[in-house]
Amino acid sequence: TALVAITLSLPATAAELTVGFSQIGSESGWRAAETSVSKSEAAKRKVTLKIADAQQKQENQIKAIRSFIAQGVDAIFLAPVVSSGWDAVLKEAKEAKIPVVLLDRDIDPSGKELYLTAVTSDSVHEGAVAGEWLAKTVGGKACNVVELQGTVGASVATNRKKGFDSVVAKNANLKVVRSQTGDFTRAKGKEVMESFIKAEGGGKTICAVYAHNDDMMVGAIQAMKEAGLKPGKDILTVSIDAVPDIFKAIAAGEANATVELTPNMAGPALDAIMAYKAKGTVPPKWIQTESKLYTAADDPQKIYDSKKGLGY
Ligand code: GYE
Repeated sequence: TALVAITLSLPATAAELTVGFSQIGSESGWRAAETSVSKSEAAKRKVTLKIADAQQKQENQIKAIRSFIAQGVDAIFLAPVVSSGWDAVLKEAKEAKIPVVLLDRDIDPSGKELYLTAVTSDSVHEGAVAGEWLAKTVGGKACNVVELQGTVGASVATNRKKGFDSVVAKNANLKVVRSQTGDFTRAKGKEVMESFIKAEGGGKTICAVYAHNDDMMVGAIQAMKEAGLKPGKDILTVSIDAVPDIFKAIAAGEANATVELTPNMAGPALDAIMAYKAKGTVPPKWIQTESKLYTAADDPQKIYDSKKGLGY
């Protein structure tokens, strides 16, 4: 009928948008929250979100993207596990005229033309915020730091190291004595911290731990306690994400500081895609999220209570 014909000729409404999200995996509490918040943000906007879990493997992400292209999705969200190796598959998406939005991690500059926008924090700044807190807290005292890095090759690991190192370079009393990847997981964070403690006189020569995420710090806290050390007192801690469990540790005096990262990357990404699809509005190349420092002075128990149940 005529009515059907009219309906079919209307431009796609939000209700008809389908977005494929190539998610990294579930390595951290923050990641789990991002996945769950993405689902609710899509539901709020009546967007169909298809999430593919890559179990930390770039090859799985590439496969998922190709499958999303074959399905003819309206947009692709990508949380790139590492920063390199995306050019070929993102060119395929571009040729298929499917806009790509990066979530929470970046890709190499060579891929800049291959995505519409990136919703991320300034991860160099996050590392600097962590470093500045430590510099301020120890005053001018000599402080040997051990560092738990994120996933090797991930933009956020490279950048969080870079930002922290920039502060170390300006403070002669700070020294990073050991630095190794803990792959953003609790189990690896604990394991690597155990080896740091052994190598550093049972932990006696460690003044502070800097972890690229809270989950690794939660593992490191466990390692310190098992070694008879008092995290948060004998050894200072600073990490990134602001997951509920780190607030629990801060409230218990076993951790000192965290830099907050919102798990809601999908909300702004969906708004950008919907405006782009409906009106052709081109978003800024970078939609930056906030990075705020929290310590024991911020009522950690209250923050823990308010964050619990928000997808973590
Ligand atoms: O900080 C960490 C996660 O890419 C920003 O990945 C994200 C990081 C986050 O595993 O916990």
